[in-house]
Amino acid sequence: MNEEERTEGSPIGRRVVLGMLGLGAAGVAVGASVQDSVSRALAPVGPIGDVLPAAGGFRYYSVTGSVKRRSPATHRVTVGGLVDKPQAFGMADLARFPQTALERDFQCVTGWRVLDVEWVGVVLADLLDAVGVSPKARAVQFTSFDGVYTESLTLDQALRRDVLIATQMEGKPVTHDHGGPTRLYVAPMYGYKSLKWLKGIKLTEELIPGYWAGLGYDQHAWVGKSNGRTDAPT
Ligand SMILES: Nc1nc2c(c(=O)[nH]1)N[C@H]1C(S)=C(S)[C@@H](COP(=O)(O)O)O[C@H]1N2
Ligand SMILES: [Mo]
Repeated sequence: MNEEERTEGSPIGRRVVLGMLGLGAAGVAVGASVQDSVSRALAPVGPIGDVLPAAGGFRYYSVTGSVKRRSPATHRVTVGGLVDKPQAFGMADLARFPQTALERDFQCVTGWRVLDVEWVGVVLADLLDAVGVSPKARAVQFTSFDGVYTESLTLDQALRRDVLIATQMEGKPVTHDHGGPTRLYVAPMYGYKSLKWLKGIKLTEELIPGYWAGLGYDQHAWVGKSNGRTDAPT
């Protein structure tokens, strides 16, 4: 990877790229504890926030401003749609599944990358196995308790072993700002596929485009091969 990709504050070019994609009007609320008040005053655009350096390399993203916290004690992830046994999984239920750790670079489509982030969680395929996927199902839709953001994967993508319902990040429970208690983590794709504040998983016949796909970004967001980018980690 070259030096520019490693550097946190090299954003102007990226802003121009986003402008060319015609996404300049898509507002993203910046805030929470991760960024300082100066950062907050400058509203970034797109799936995004790349104009600002932020602590730890991650930028806090939410398309809805503040998001109400969910207590791990009462939080449930529901799985429904084209399945045999619709079910709601609490944190204790998720903990009973085999736990998988993945350490990868986290890459936002705007160019920022955080190296070697460790995620732990349940492989989505294992959860889907437990509820029984109907032969009619071809895709999976994910909803967030922010009430707005959605994502989706083809069933083939969703069954990869590097797609997790993450409950831990860097050795600790996923924080609220990073999308806890449960966050989707799609390792081979750009960060916007990794939906925060995961509350619902629905098996569908048709692929329903995700939030950013509806705004012009690639639905199939392979790192280094989509959105006109060639920045796969080396
Ligand atoms: N619910 C929700 N999930 C989201 C987003 C968002 O705005 N809302 N932004 C996405 C984008 S573009 C990125 S790069 C990552 C950023 O994760 P972070 O906020 O933990 O840094 O979250 C993804 N998941
Ligand atoms: Mo992103």
